[in-house]
Amino acid sequence: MNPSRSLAVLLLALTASNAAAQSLPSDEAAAQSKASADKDRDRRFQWFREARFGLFIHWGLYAVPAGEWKGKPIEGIGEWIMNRARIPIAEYELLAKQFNPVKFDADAWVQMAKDAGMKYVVITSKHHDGFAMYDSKASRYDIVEATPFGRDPMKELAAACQKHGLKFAFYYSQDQDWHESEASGNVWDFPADDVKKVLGRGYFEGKVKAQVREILTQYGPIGLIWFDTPRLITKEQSQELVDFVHSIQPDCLVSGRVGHGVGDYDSAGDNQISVGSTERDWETPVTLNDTWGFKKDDSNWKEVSVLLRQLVEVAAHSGNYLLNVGPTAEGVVPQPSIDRLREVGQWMKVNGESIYGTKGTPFRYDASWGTVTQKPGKLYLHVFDWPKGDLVVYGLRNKVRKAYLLADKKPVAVSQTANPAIDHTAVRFKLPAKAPSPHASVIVAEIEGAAQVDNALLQQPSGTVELNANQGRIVAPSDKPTMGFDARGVATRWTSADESLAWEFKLVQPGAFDVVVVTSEQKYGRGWEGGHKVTVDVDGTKIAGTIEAQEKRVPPHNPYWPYAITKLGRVTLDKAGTHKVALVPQSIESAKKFGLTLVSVELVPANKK
Ligand code: H79
Repeated sequence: MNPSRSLAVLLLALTASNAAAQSLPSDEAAAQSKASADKDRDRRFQWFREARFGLFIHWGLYAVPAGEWKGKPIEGIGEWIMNRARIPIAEYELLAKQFNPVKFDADAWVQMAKDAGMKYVVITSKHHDGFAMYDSKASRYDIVEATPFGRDPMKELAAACQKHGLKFAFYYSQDQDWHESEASGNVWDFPADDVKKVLGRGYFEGKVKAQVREILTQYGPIGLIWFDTPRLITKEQSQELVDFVHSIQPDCLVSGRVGHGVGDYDSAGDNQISVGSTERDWETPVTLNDTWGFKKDDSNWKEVSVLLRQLVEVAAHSGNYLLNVGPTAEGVVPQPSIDRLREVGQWMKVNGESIYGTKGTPFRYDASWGTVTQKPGKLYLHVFDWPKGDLVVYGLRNKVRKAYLLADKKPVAVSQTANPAIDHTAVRFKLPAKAPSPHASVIVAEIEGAAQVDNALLQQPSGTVELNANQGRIVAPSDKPTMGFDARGVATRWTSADESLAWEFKLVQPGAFDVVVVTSEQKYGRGWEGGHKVTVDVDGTKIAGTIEAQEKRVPPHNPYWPYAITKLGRVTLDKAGTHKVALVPQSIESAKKFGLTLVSVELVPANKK
């Protein structure tokens, strides 16, 4: 904008009514201000996008009972023990007297994160129990004043992160605070949340803002603040908190869980590997076992293969993976956590280039063999299931200049073919017999120009056609359908038989296919509905049946959401090219409100076991 014009705009804006002023900025000015906002966002997010992998630490008084109260194991996540066991504040407070983590070693924790390949550390400054794990003047309920330990571990962690070159960041529970009458969550000492209705001003000003100021002023630059569980907070309060954080540290990122969509970046659900957006920065928090805060009897540790698969899949959708440890009340990270992080680190040492600073896959879907990350001129093919013969990739339009294994730089021979009749391309990579990694092996494909891919949904090289729910077109009587998709891409609120999903896909290898409907149980297998009568329509051939759980499958990347599988029947598709599939319900069972939780419709080659 030239100076005289901007002056005119300013004068007009000052004199005109609001409505008139709003219509004033020219398209050009709007584009300019958007470009400069984008640039500033790119600058603030540079470290976050480069990092891709961080350490979450849940550490607090709950590590003392460690999942057991008055001799009884308490179900659920460890840091929720006060809530789950309905422990009165006065009793829970006494735990502070027992909290003396003499083995705490900030340098060792940060070294562990660094060796795992992590680039930032997020630790609980205050969890839902309301106890400040740092030196707080705004509350006396804090580690320095209330425990025999008497030290501020956050000072030591901030210094260790500084020393090792990791970003330091805080979790802060802004809404639930079971120690405060004006906050949400404590319904055993105080009235229920639906009676309280609002987050009290006294709490919001006197504790939340006062403590957020402390954590943003006492520990140097803070990479991000991880707010959580917005419940009573209003949109105005969420915005006020975001602005407050930025007024103190303008570059500090604010997690989406501050509430009402006003945070700087999005957060997937706990332990949820989302199919992600490549539009907005996002992050997913994951537990190494089933708990966040230490629980002595939780030994359900995830395998390294699962962790790496999750890390890769999150990066392949342009997100960050925040992996949690829950240290003991002595200040020790459980050995099984240390062991897993070490192994992840060994993989990252070899394959980090395919994670740090990468962008998500250019493809519309993940392949049956794995998934893809990219940097300018390079595709990183992450192979989870090492093929017996060649690795075949469908739908890449670029010329592949050369390819090699990331692990040892050994060249991989490439051949490319095209089938103009169906506008199809395939790339073949001649792989060695043995996978470089038992977890995920990375092939680097150097390509000419920006990645170009076929936008059609494609049959997989394995022969399977996977039509994911969120890639379907909703066909509904209203332009505001009831059904939608959750962060995993799974259909939710599909309770109306008037709504259906339709896909088009490209078939490469004709043949006979089993029609399989994959649905998802609720988290931790907490419920599922079947009995829906549906028809799968394939090019006009109708296969009808009832959705039931004939078989179960635990998806490796989202182990908390098991799948239930129904084989409906068989179809033959004898021509390559475009085909149409629709899933049309005749009736949907929804007494439990779950309805038809569709993951995908699959066409599986009939001869394949
Ligand atoms: O900090 C970790 C959790 O404590 C926090 N978010 C992560 C990062 C969190 N707060 N709320 N929730 C997660 C969801 C709560 C789920 C619950 Fe339950 C279901 C609460 C009661 C039933 C799980 C099972 C917790 C207690 C029992």
